[in-house]
Amino acid sequence: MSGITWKTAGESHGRGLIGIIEGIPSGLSISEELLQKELGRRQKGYGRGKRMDIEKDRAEIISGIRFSQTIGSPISIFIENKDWVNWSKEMAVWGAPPQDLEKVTVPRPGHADLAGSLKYHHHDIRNVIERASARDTAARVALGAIAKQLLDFFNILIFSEVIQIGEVQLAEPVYKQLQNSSDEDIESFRKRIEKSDVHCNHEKTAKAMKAAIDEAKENGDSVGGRLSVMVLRAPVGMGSYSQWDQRLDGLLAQAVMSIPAIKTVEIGAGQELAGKHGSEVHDEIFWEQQTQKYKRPTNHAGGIEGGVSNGEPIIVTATMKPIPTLIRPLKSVNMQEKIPGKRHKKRSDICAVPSAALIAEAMVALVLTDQLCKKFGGDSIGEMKENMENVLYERQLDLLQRFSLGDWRLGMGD
Ligand code: EPS
Repeated sequence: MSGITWKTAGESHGRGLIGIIEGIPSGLSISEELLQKELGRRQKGYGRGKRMDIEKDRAEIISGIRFSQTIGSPISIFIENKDWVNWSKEMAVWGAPPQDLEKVTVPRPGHADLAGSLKYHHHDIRNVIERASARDTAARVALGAIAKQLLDFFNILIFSEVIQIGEVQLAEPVYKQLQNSSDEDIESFRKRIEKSDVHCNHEKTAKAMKAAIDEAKENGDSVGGRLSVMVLRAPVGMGSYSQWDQRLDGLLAQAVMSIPAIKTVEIGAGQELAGKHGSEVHDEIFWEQQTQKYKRPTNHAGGIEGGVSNGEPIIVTATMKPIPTLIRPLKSVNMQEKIPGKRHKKRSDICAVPSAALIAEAMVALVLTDQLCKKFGGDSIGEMKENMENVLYERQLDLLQRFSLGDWRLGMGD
């Protein structure tokens, strides 16, 4: 089975962004409302700069969906950059550069500016800035919104939480509580997270996180943090130990690490495991007679063992560095004259960790959709469902029960 592929294109201050996703089976109902809602979620978040007042992202479907259903063709999406009207001269596609064009010649430390200019031999750093910009993540979120709707069809839920901003750490992140949480608990966690403008379930911590962002803003500085993505009811068997590039943890790490400013990606307990003994961290396996399912009271592995999903919640955490565009800029060099220079910016995001959490949801959704299509793939959604049911039957699952309760969390009996 072939899985899905996806690509994005577009410059930050160009005409707009484009996303293409290929391999989504036909017959999947797509809600326009959910698609637009995902874009709105990414734009919210305490700490974003003035650009977000200009943009009101809307995804326009150009192909692949007819009468609200996928038709099996590539789905292409266009998102207009509202700011483009203010940049149409600097970002013109045709003609010669205008006489009064102000080239960007001082690279920002921490951005792609220096390495990108040297690599592509650009004399105007704008050529780098425009594509390296995190503006691209709007297209990723739009593609992720299609993937999420496929996952939702199979009852797989993805959500996220910000677990640290600056020095403010959440004492009890939701991802550490999943093993002992009921569906109702999870619903109330999600509601609180969605309501919070820093995307954190604990009100007092959220307030302290906002204070950390305010403080950075006052100092003309920026602040980073950590986020978690949680996946519930993901079936067993996604990814494989059989080859290095098929391991699910590796695929998720690459996808989440590709989000601008992400510097670490961890699965499950991650770096906390370093100081512990094996006997403390590996999740013991029990067989529950009553439900005829495997049971794992702990989930330090974050739902992946040997590169394969094991039926427990999949947990990915990531660190985002502080944004490198600073109102009070750092020392740098003018690349033309090779003399000291600073890059002054009038507007910048102070913190984008809440947005990064939603972008990470999208990237995780795309990887899991690819894996799901590889394992159970079909040309139509009906065929895919049948394939999944056949695989599950082979493993003597009580299918009806699994589908109606949507509870695959405790693993599959085979
Ligand atoms: C970004 C810089 C800012 C952000 C932008 C990413 O834009 P500008 O330089 O126009 O002020 O707002 O993010 C978005 C536009 C977005 O939609 O997230 C950067 O340098 O990466």
